[in-house]
Amino acid sequence: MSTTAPPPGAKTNRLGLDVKSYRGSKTTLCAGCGHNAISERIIDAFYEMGIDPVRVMKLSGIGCSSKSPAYFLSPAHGFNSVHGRMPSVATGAVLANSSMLGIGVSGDGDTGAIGIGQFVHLMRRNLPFIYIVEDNGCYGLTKGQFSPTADLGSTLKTGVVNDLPAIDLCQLAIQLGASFVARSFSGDKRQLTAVLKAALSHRGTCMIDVISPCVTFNDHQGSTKSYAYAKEHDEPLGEISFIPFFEDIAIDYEPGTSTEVTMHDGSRLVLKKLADDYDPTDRTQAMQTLHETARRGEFATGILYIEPDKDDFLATLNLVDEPLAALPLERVRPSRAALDEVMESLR
Ligand SMILES: Cc1ncc(C[n+]2csc(CCOP(=O)(O)OP(=O)(O)O)c2C)c(N)n1
Ligand code: SF4
Ligand SMILES: [Mg+2]
Repeated sequence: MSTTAPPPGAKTNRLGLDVKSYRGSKTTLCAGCGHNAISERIIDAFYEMGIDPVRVMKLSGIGCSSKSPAYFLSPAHGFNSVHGRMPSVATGAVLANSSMLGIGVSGDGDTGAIGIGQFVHLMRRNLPFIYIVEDNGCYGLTKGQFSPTADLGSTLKTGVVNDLPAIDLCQLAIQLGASFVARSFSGDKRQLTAVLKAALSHRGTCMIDVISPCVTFNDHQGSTKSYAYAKEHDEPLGEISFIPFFEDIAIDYEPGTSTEVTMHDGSRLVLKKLADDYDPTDRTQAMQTLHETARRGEFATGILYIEPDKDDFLATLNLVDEPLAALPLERVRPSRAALDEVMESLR
């Protein structure tokens, strides 16, 4: 787990690392799978933000999507958990070592079906963690059955019609208290990179649902998670400009046409409104927008909701700043006197 020195003359980031330090193993996913494009965007965002890959923990569950941490950030620490159980592993890992940056990749089945109980508790805790759902509306790894994010009335390749309503993971995350909720499309390079960079600057749970077509099992007519459907029904809420704290760039915009949000690390997020006045800090408006776009058969993309100053789980638990894993025994074990006092109080 180390980075290698870039060759002379190579383009490097603010840490002096070239993009190779952010790549992973060669993908074994199908050519054209949306998940591969998301891995590329993760590589771009971490490289451009100058995050030290050795200080990153990448986690996942089970599925084609959950294989993808192998395809980015080779020098990072990785843990592939049991199906749907990544949130509890992530919670333990982040609490044990809060000096690391945690990113998890899950699937719509891993999150919305077997892992839904774990997902809801992760969202309500506001753990500092980036949680990506690579959403293809099916169980790709087990040959394309409907997942809980498949839309009512959408069809499988075989013609079977889905007769259950979809779970909207973004609505759920906002309702439960996640402080950064976004939706994007694997084919939208610019938007997805900006969303990921903003997530890297946020302190709290970032839930990013990325529509990521499965070319093998769910890219046909009748699917609402195909490339064609996503391109036609993507409703961007606005143009995202992300200015990292280490770049001093001024951008001009007409007053009243944009919302500027200052992130935890001092980076700035400028959201230029396209349609009506969308305020990403307004939870009620976010829920209403998701509800209305879904009713029209469309999906709103961009940063749907952000609460930059909300206490994260570490603050809620009143943890010390040092990583718990590095504390000496005498600081984590109660003294004999303290234990005697507890025993005395129970008599
Ligand atoms: C406990 C358990 N139950 C079921 C499975 C079978 N299984 C493996 S992956 C998967 C679903 C994957 O779907 P998703 O999370 O959407 O990922 P995708 O492959 O679509 O990226 C299932 C049901 C399993 N591995 N473990
Ligand atoms: S089966 Fe679908 S989800 Fe899995 S790698 Fe292939 S295209 Fe991607
Ligand atoms: Mg899936």
